[in-house]
Amino acid sequence: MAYETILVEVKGKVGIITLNRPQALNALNVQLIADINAALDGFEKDDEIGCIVMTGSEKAFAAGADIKQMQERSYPGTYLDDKFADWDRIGQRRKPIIAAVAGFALGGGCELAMMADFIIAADNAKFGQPEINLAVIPGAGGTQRLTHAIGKAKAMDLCLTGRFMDVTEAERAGLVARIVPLADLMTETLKAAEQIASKSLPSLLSAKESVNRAFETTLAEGLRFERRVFSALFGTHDQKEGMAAFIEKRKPEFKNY
Ligand code: CO8
Repeated sequence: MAYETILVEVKGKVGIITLNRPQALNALNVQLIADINAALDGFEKDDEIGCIVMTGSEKAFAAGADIKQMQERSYPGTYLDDKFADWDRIGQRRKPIIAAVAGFALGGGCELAMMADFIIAADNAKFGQPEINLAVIPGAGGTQRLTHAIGKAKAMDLCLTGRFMDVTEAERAGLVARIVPLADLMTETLKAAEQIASKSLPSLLSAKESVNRAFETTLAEGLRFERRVFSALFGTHDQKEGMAAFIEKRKPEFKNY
């Protein structure tokens, strides 16, 4: 399927989505969010895909939601047409998603990267929530996910001043999982994605769901959830295979059930 605003490819068991509006630094318009969701729908249904990578260009992962498209929005139109729901669907995916970020990840771009499960960033990456400069605030989870990721002090600093954070600061703050040289961004990200995709899918989905619980519930409920999921995985073929392979000193052959 051909998309207007993204490129989609599959490498082994990894699905790759490349944002492709270079003339607008990958500004996220309605079509781009729809295209990402359509591509994610396909990857989620495809049993051969074990991990998804979202990336942009060397200059910009995405410089935010498309300001030109948003400029004429009204209230209550913005509230009623609920474009937020389309963004939410990206953050609700079950398979692991890595954001490979180079250049600007600003506003909705930073929010999109935070919807992935973790961020691998090139050494030229810059993160920020500059919506305050436009007299609005982050609208796709920035005030929430950023605060969870880096804490109140830095989230306030970024959301109130609109300043950008370089990659060293972003990693130190906990927003970024790994920093790599720009030239190695895709190689290193694909290495991580292939490593993830080689695991048993039920355990991957369970791990993702369980870690995400930590953001949604109390410690006691999260621990109860983890225990239930941990116990359930002993009902899979792949648990028997994984443990047998360890004991027999061979590579496991997972079947995703
Ligand atoms: N929207 C639309 N066009 C953009 C955007 C954007 N966010 N960012 C850049 N562009 C365009 C520019 O207009 C320019 O186009 P043109 O050549 O036609 O004028 C082109 O991309 C190149 O940009 P610059 O010339 O500005 O490039 P620079 O290298 O000089 O600067 C910056 C790069 C610093 C990234 C600068 O472009 C910038 O500040 N961009 C805007 C960043 C920003 O404010 N982002 C937040 C947007 S608001 C938001 O994301 C809210 C999310 C809420 C989502 C909820 C939806 C339901």
